[in-house]
Amino acid sequence: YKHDGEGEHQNPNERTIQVLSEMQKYYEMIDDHWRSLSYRKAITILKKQTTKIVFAEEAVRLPCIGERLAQKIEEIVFTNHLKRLDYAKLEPGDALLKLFLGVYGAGTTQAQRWISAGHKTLEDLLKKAKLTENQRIGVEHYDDFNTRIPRAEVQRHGDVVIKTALEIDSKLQLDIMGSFRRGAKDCGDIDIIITKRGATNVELKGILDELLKRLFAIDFLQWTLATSHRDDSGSKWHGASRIEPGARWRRLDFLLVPWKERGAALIYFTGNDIFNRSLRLLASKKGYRLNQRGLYKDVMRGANRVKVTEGTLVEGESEEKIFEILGVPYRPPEHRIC
Ligand code: DCP
Ligand code: MG
Ligand code: MN
Repeated sequence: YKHDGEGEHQNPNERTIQVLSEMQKYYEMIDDHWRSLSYRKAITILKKQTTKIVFAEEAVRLPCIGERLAQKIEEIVFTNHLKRLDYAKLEPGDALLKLFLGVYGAGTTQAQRWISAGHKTLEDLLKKAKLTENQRIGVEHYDDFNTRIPRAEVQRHGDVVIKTALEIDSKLQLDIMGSFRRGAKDCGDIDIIITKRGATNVELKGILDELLKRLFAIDFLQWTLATSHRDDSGSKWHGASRIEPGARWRRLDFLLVPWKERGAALIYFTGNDIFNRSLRLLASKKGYRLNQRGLYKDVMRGANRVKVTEGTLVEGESEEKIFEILGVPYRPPEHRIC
């Protein structure tokens, strides 16, 4: 790793220390003394280091640095940034912005627009704002979509989907992905990958349509938020499901992938998002390109590194092989948390 523009007097962990200090100040501000203190300790330790701490595995071996902080250090090194800090900066001043950002599908622009229009509560949005159908669902199910789903319930949703899918075609392969595959105790949503040995895009599209039809018919699926198909690849569906009448609506995502892309899709859909970003960065440093369809080489790039050609597919089918080609030891899903 290059230490951009650093003189020898500077600590190789300068940037990491800078970002961690911002986080520490934030915790101090909200009177979270315990976290503030652990950040302070970590900063002290980092200041004493003479080499750059890049990976969580290195960081965790240092005194006073636990698993979570170690992962944050890796996140800073790979992304030059800390995701958690974005949320922190919204607190406590922008409570309203935060509230509106919690509406499914609403970004900063939309949230700002509602604020400018003078809306102050979710009820204001329902009564006074002109909402799209999806936004209305997002507001009506605000609590549902912002409540973590216990792991056991994720499993139950998965079981319904898997059972129904296998009734359509017993050769389908389904796995619950995302934070669930990483072993999380609770999840933000339910992510399911669907594939089948040798299946074509057209066949997969047909399977998705049939699956949706059946899952709506048994009153498990409640709403479609977004769906998309690629002629040269798989399909995506985002929506909401409910385990039984009266239960919370939960966010459910399907990803249908051709068998030859399965490995790359497994990596993508396992995440987490920061881990994906660092793996893609690593790939591009080694002259490859990694996306959710595969690992490519000889990608031609023009000015500003704009991609000109897709390049040659090196590997898409096997998760393990992609790690191997990139020269990184296979990381089990539970360790892909950044
Ligand atoms: N993903 C990604 N980049 C994004 C969004 C998603 O790489 N911008 C990948 C990594 C995620 C996976 O897709 O792990 C699933 O996306 P989710 O948003 O469902 O995230 P998680 O399942 O990891 O967490 P949560 O428990 O919040 O759903
Ligand atoms: Mg998820
Ligand atoms: Mn998801």
